[in-house]
Amino acid sequence: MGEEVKLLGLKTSLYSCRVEIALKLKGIEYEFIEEDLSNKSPMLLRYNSVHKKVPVLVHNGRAIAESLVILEYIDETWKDTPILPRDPYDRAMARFWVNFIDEKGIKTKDEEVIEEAYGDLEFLETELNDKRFFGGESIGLVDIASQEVLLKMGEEVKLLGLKRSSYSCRVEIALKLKGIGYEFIEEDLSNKSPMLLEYNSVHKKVPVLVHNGRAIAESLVILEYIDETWKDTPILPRDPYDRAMARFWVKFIDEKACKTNDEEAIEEAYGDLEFLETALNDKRFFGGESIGLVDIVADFIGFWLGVIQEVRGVELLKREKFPKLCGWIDEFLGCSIVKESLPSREMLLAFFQARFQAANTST
Ligand SMILES: N[C@@H](CCC(=O)N[C@@H](CS)C(=O)NCC(=O)O)C(=O)O
Repeated sequence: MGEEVKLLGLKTSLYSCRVEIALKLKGIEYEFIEEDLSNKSPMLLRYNSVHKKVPVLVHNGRAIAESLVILEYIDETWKDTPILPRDPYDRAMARFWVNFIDEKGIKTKDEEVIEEAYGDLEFLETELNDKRFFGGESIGLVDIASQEVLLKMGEEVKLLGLKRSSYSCRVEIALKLKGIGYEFIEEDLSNKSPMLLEYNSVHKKVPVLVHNGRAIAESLVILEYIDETWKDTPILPRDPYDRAMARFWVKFIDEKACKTNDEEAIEEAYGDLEFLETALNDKRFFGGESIGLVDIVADFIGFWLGVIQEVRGVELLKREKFPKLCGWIDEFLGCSIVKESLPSREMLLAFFQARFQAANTST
């Protein structure tokens, strides 16, 4: 009656899941609005202008952000089936463990803190004692906050990569788009790790994705694996013909456009970019309204090419000549997931400058 509850969330997000569990426990009806993190809705940007993150609960037009804040709000607003105990001391204890899990447990994906995480899990083991749930006989706030620790323990995603590599970056964009937590392991190509040599013994190249101990190499193979494993926020269209078209352009970009860093192929690359200009047509992204497989694979054109042009002092991608591609680059670089995944421009500039100088002095 006069109650309007909306949840801006992401099905793959553990934070968003916390709120869903609490609303369901309380029997509150709500409308779930799936966000596309590559193209955040004006509603999300307005309602959580500070963090621009999901989840955001909108109750009768008023927005609340941050999952733990939302959980407390839900418990105070709908008092049936409480998730926090009554007693102030017990409430304080529950909040203590919730903060502990939020600050610590979540870091189980980070290699350096895996040892530390082990100790943290031991604390949780002790706190559980002989109770059925952290909350006692029924699920409480601590249990709701902990589901992510348990889920993460079941899912181990590692990426052997290289920050300056556009191939490796493709995989990071896809994982971030899907909201998958992963551990990034930077490889030193002058001294490849035994893990890389074992996991990609055929090519000995990054990126390699290691999912629950099984390794997958080759960026395009990895991207398809990610899309088939984590189905939310698809990066390939559903329709077989549209999928074929996307794969056609992916292959084209992988074989042709990435060669624009090769001096001799620069003329040829010009013609290839013209094909892409036509393929974009009037779409915002190659994938349509949101980023898809073709856009991800074209990250080289979106970011690396600009840096290489600057180092070489050539301008291949002139706005007058390629207005659509240049517009696409603006959209691509404006996307927050892409921004978070790209290496620093200064680092890339320094790398290509050094490479360019070394090539010039040796000739
Ligand atoms: N076709 C591969 C290309 C990957 C690739 O070329 N990776 C480079 C880094 S940008 C690499 O690991 N090079 C190591 C080497 O060549 O020894 C893919 O799509 O993953």
